[in-house]
Amino acid sequence: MRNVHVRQFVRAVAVAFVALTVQATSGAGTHQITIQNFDYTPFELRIQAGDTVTWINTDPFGHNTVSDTGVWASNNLARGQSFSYRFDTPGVYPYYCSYHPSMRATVVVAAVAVELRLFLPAVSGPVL
Ligand SMILES: [Cu+2]
Repeated sequence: MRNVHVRQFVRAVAVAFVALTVQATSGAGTHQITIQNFDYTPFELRIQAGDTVTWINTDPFGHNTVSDTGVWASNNLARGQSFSYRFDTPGVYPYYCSYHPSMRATVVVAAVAVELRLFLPAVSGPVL
């Protein structure tokens, strides 16, 4: 009787071990920053590594987006024009408009979250 229980337990653990999977919840996302009234909206955008950000200018004036640390620099964006950049490295990225230096904002890039899932199959009936 005791042996049966032990065998059952060992088998359940073995099955659970085999079913252990690691799954990344990445799936590169896309985000938009609107340039309007001499402001970037949102002012602080939080994304995950691998995500792409697109700035779109809706003002009737030219603007651009330039990283403080030289990571990216767009050309002039006339009304309706956009610029995209993919952030692969976690960090804090302040940027500004070189025409209007008071226009400032930040993109915050977090590391990709990894989700660990443990599947425990139900053990029903005699396992022999
Ligand atoms: Cu500007």
